[in-house]
Amino acid sequence: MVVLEQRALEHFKIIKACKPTNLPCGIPVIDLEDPEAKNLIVHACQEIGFFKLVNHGVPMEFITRLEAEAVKFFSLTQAVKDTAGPPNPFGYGNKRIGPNGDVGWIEYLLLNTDNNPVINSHNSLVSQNFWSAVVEYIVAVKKMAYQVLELMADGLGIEPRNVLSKLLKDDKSDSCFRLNHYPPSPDWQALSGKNLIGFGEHTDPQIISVLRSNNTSGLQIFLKDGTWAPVPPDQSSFYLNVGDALQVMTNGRFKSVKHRVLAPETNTSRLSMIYFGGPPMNEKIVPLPTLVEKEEESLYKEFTWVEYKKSAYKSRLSDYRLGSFEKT
Ligand code: GA4
Repeated sequence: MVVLEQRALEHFKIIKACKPTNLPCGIPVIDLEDPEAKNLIVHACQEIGFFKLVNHGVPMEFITRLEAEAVKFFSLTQAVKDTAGPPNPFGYGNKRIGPNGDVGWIEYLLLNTDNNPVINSHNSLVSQNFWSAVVEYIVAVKKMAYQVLELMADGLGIEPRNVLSKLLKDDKSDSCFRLNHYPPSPDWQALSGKNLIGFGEHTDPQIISVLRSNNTSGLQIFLKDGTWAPVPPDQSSFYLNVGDALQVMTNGRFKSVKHRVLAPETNTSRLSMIYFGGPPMNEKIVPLPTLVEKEEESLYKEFTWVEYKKSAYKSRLSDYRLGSFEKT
């Protein structure tokens, strides 16, 4: 029985459970209303590339409404959900992540962040309530992300303070939204001492990612010392991480943090919702002028977001994508 189940899982990545390490001072917690927020954000982005945001101003009812709608969607039959696929560019995906053979113990919906989100041609699959919950949530989260990016600019001493936020506010901003459902691991006995990977290790290509999850653990971030730190779930807060584009725009000062998600234990499922704030396609991704004295000091070759995105979609999830854009 156990052998059979293990065979069924052989396409999935299973890792030996490792002893969790914890950050000496824990994950930085930043209160958006704190007058010191701008400095604390800069510090967290430099040290880890990751922080928790509280007092964020996103109404709890927007969050719970979207969570309930997402639960309803993922409870539809497999055959019905499949008609909302494939996930590229937007739609339902199951187990497969990206176009190059990555898989995970996950099903998801990838959506655009316009006021008219789409699931391929199957918008009618989900109710009007689903769409309005998505839109009200995204509008509020975007607003909070702009605020964070403006505080970031203040903390970095960059003017105007909208240098970063304007890229997400732009009508042509290439942002996206993801609803992830990690079903319970199949049989905990069969995996004893092991963990099934829900979403393999990777960095996010965009500027900033804003994540909210239900009360289930699984997310881990990779620390400088080479260990993985679990991120305790907190359903009323957001976790924000620096993406590759922001690492480049700060000339490596901010770190695009590697992260992954382990599949939940039996009887629990994890639901996360992530807004990925990206720049317009033709935007040049170069260090902000005030962060480098001369152009030659940039650690990276010059490239546009569309060039980076194309290269990302040719890569495997765990590849170090910025590598080929670094100056040698
Ligand atoms: C990681 C961050 C976002 O989830 C995402 C992912 C995208 C996908 O799932 O299609 C990618 C992945 C992500 C990075 C490398 C490429 C593209 C899968 C993959 C192998 C939507 C994104 O923008 O990049």
